Amino acid sequence: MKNWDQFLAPYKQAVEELKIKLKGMRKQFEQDATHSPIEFVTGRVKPIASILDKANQKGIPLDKLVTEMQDIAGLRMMCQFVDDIKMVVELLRNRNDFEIVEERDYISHKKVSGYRSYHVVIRYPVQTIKGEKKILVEIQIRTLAMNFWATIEHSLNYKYKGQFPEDIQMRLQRAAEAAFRLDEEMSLIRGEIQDAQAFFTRNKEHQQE
Ligand code: 0O2
Repeated sequence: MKNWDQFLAPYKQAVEELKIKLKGMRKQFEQDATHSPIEFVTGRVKPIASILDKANQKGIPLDKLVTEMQDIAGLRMMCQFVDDIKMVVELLRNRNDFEIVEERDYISHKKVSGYRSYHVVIRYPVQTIKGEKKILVEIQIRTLAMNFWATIEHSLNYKYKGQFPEDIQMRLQRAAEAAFRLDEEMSLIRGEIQDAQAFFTRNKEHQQE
């Protein structure tokens, strides 16, 4: 019987710390009055039931979770445009408060499900009263459209346990294509959108003066 509270404590600490750090990056762009490639950041520690399910599915022994399960701690960074993702990844590569151990590009190589996202796995040092503990954390970087699709597909997956009825499967594929096209269209009018957003931000600042 695992002591889950004790095991998950550094993961919870890492998620809280990284949420502050990654949201801080967004704040710095705002202060610079330049377009922020980060729209919003979320984080979670995987629920125990999901850890057990995944360990079971992948044949990971519970005493190997620290090294074998990369997404017990997970952060998500949402971007407006596909090109922002590259910028965010570069910002992560340039940081020196963690080390990148793996990158998975499901944007250039989308999954069969239609899933698109860029995953960066980091080794993050957590300071505890018993010394430093390094844990793996998965950061998923995606556009708002990719996130919309993944969130819906994830809930449906929960309902159908991966065995989608044919019509739902087909609709999900079409929705994935639509999300891809939406990202493409938005990229084409990126300049216009950013001008409008800069105008809106300036006006808001005037109203606050
Ligand atoms: P959660 O916490 O419920 O989101 P695998 O789990 O085998 O697909 P692996 O090796 O763990 O893959 O790494 P991967 O694929 O880089 O990361 C897994 C996580 O990516 C998943 O976590 C999802 O968050 C996301 N993901 C990957 N494929 C899909 C997909 O087809 N649809 C959706 N909606 N999300 C996906 P979990 O384990 O599902 O946990």
